[in-house]
Amino acid sequence: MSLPSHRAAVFLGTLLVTLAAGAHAAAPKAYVGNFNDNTVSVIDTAAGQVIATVPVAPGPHGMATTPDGRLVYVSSDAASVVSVIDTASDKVARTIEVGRTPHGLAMTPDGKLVIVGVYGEDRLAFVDAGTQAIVGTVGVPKPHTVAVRPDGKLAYVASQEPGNFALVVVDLATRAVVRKVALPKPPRDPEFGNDGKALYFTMAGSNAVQVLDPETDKIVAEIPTGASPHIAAWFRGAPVGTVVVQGPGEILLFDPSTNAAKRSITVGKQPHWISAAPDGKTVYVTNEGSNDVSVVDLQSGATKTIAVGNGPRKVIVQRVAAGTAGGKVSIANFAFSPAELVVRPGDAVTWSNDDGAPHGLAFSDGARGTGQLLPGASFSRTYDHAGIFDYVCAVHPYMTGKVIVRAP
Ligand SMILES: [Cu+2]
Repeated sequence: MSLPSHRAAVFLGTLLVTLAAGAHAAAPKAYVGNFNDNTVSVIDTAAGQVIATVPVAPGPHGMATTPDGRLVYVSSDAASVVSVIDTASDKVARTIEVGRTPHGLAMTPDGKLVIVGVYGEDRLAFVDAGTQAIVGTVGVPKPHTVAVRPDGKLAYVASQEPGNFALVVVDLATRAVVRKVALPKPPRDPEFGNDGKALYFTMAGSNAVQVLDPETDKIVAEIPTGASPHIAAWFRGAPVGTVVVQGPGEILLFDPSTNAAKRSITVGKQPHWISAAPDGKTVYVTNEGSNDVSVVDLQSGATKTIAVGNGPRKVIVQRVAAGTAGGKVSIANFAFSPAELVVRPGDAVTWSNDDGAPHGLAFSDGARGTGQLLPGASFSRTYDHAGIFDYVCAVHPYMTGKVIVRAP
């Protein structure tokens, strides 16, 4: 006779445990904009399933996230706003009026500015990620998508004005156009490789990825693909570069050092976009034609499929696991893993050299690092204050990492 209340207690206990687990979810979440039903699907990357569906303004298009993973920005193609999702609650915290038909979004590496391609008004808008206010604009004809150089100094904008197709280069300090790279066809999407040494971009009607040297703004290579390549990216930590190829429904893997194609992996129908997990080894590909997301292991080529909403276009994965406690970074294969880490003020971060070669640590804020960290050795630093702290390997400066310190 006490069974019902006993059951209720068990149920309540389960519910509390579930809620507690949700509040401290360690895995990063992937956010998928569903163009046809005006929602964003939220995927728990550890569980591999959708855990929330967030209504947003019509025509979710461009997406960006702050480096700490706290906010996700979604532009609405069929409206004039950017929605700001608070990833702690997975609700829209506010909308920002930016002008008609906003397309691509990009975040500066310091997490301070969101750059919005306001296609319908021929300008970029700069949104302060602290106040969520527009703090500047610059005229760019028909801005579609935006790539920010990893040093945060320049943005390359795909400008789709008929007869005047170009990559428009904007200085982010002065917020002025500094030059244009004229193109024969409409640019689709530009993306910098994670080391900033190449800009990969695609053009409508060209079955190849263009590789541009940003030092000279010259195209130095082409990577032939199947029909309709859309986005090419080389994510931090990724063993290969990746191209989403819409026609055959595949991703093409390439070697970023030679620009040679390696292999193709079949995904869903009409794939659209790609984003990587924080370690760069797993990628999430939206399939606009099959209403799902392919999760691809870049080493093995193994794929999994997660059903999402109608017409998934953009996807962005949090670059860090929100609420990860403590800080351990492994140095292996000439890379920091994770390359981005969130800790709380007062936490220590420990780097362990798990590699066969000596490395070191140089902090860009001038804190004492170590010139040489031999294999098997470790080094710790305590972070007292909130902020974003960049560092590099003292021996191999192309090895980069970031510690984000923020209060819970
Ligand atoms: Cu090193």
